[in-house]
Amino acid sequence: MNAYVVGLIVPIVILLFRTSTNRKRRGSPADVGGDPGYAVRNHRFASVISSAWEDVTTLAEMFEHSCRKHHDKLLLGTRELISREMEASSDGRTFEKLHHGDYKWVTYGNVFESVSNFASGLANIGHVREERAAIYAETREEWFIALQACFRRNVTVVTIYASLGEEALCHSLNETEVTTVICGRKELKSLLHISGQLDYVKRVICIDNDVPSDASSAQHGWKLTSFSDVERLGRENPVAADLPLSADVAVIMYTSGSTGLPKGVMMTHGNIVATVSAVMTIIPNLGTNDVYLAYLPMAHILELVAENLLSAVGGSIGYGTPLTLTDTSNKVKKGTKGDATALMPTVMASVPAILDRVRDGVFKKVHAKGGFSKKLFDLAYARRLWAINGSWFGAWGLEKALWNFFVFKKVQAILGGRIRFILCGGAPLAADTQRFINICLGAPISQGYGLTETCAGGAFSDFDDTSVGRVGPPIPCSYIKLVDWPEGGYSSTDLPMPRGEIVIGGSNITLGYFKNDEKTRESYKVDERGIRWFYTGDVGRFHADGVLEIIDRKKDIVKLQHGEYVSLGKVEAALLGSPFVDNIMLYADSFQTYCVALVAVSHSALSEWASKQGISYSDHSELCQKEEAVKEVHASLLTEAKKARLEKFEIPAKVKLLSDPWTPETGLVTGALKIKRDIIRKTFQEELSKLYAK
Ligand SMILES: *[C@@H]1O[C@H](CO)[C@@H](O)[C@H](O)[C@H]1NC(C)=O
Ligand SMILES: *[C@@H]1O[C@H](CO)[C@@H](O)[C@H](O)[C@H]1NC(C)=O
Ligand SMILES: *[C@@H]1O[C@H](CO)[C@@H](O)[C@H](O)[C@H]1NC(C)=O
Ligand SMILES: CC(=O)N[C@H]1CO[C@H](CO)[C@@H](O)[C@@H]1O
Repeated sequence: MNAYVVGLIVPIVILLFRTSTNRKRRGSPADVGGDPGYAVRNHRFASVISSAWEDVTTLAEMFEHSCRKHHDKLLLGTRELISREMEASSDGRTFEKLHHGDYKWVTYGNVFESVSNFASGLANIGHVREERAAIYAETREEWFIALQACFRRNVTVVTIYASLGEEALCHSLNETEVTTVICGRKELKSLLHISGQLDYVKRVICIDNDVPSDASSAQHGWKLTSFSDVERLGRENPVAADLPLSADVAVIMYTSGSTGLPKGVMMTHGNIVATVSAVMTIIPNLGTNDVYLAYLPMAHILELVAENLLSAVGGSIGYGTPLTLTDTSNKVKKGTKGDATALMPTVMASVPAILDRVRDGVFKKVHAKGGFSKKLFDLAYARRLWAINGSWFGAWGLEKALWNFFVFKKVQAILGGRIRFILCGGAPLAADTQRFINICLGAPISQGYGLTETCAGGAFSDFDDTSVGRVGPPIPCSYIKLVDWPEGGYSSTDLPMPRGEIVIGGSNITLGYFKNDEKTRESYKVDERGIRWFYTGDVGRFHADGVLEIIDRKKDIVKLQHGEYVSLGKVEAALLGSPFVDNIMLYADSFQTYCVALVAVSHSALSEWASKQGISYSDHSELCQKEEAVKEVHASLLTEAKKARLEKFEIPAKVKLLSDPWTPETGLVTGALKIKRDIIRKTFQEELSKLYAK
């Protein structure tokens, strides 16, 4: 078929599709009274929900309930470590490679016993329930057991991102006056560094048995006990449970903010139960046959909700890590299985950065093969894209089955071959990655928009909504309201779509920031009807079908000297389209008339360009200094700016190229890869002032 015919048919078909699907209502206007604004709730429920189970209002009840019901089913699985080896790569560096065996499973009944024992053990070693305990470890079986054990004793759990720096760790433990820290061997090492500043910590429970030799020394002021000893103590001296109420604080979650020290968000049992209940309605037929691959940090609200959800419905949870996820992951020994192929999960949670990596990996493989298999892949991909785009052309069920069998099965095998649902959150997912997952994995992907402060509540896209770039209708436990923001030029009366600051309310809104009333008052408000609202600072608009789209960020607006407003996030999103840009931060000094940009360049794109131009350079940072390179990247930014119809004052007048990538380890971006403006600004202060100098 020639391109002309295709070009004719596709638009007609898209037109047909658009008119038919856009009528499907996903969110409905809601009457919330109070503060003016345009409010929406999920269309499937008459009002926001707070629990899916009649007699369950806390996570402790939810877990006990499920353990009774699914007593003999498998709950937690961990892979056996067979060996650890060092492998040398071609450039002489050595890497650790792991050889893991099969999953070893424990049943709901077993886990409940461990949880009860650990809960009793906590009491035995002297932890009283008014004191808080911190879990500071990588995602693993013991994390889950410790969490449920704390809940059974009404002990508030403080969670800390394992990747936070020492200052942030010390601050979180200080602020919450944590007396017991439950950690792994690696995290214990960080604790040892700051032990002198931890006045409150009295007990450390280490999950691994091989602890550093000086960890138990009396000078640290704490008593070290192993996880298994706490369990044993509890088994020998059982203590009755001390269950919490729905309004009791379950978790104080410290997450990396984009500015300053982390803030602890207080979430009640009721908050988390509401989110778990709501997410349950989003995944079709979630139940005892589902297997979940757990590898995201448990200190991330999405993972916490997902694991509690799976354990509430009788599913199984198998643990993995981001570095051993697939057969070709960095730490997997050649010839052995990655976590996904060993577990064959049906449900996964993910963040965009990981899905981007899966997508790039597959495309690279296909391109490397070339020839017929590339042609076949491209054809299959195009046909499925049409089908997903709503065209009858390519939408035949039989054809889908054939493509799946001949082409996509191999891609699906990367994640074990059984994935039927992916939850994605933490940051916006690129449209082409979403399409790729839809097509190659044949699985729906539900994109969530939520914050720690809203207990991950917010919006979640319906599994059958194949549009891209939108985050879905409100999750059934939330109201979403758009509130006017005149300075930004957004109003809920805008046409064709209401626009404004996204404000989330309902049974899922957390209590606020721990020991930080000022910040809590700034961002949380209770209206006259008693509904709590969180002001997100994000700007969105509602489509006619009740689906939300994020379009801007309130905080990132700067007024230039002549009074023009520059929305940094909007401009960055547009400029990210340039192939030379790996990451970018736009900077606007309000005492200047123009903006500038720092660009973390894409090594591959820039060196490819340089070799085409015949430019010689000794290393990448030298290339980034070269005037031709700066000019080329700047020109490419201008092209993107034109495409996005940016105003002249929004386009960076000067750019600085940086050769080192911005990764979470550098501290320049968050774990979800959002840029940390303040830190980047401080780090590159000199470069920025140079850009404004001449
Ligand atoms: C749970 O613990 C909190 C904090 O110590 C306390 O205020 C609350 O009353 C406890 N709940 C129950 C049901 O005892
Ligand atoms: C934590 O508290 C100790 C003692 O109260 C203090 O010396 C230390 O500076 C504090 N650290 C942080 C990061 O707040
Ligand atoms: C699919 O639809 C979207 C919008 O409806 C359009 O932008 C895109 O070009 C379409 N892709 C194909 C291959 O038809
Ligand atoms: C903790 C909290 O904010 N709870 C509220 C959840 O939402 C319901 C109704 O939307 C309120 O009644 C609760 O007070």
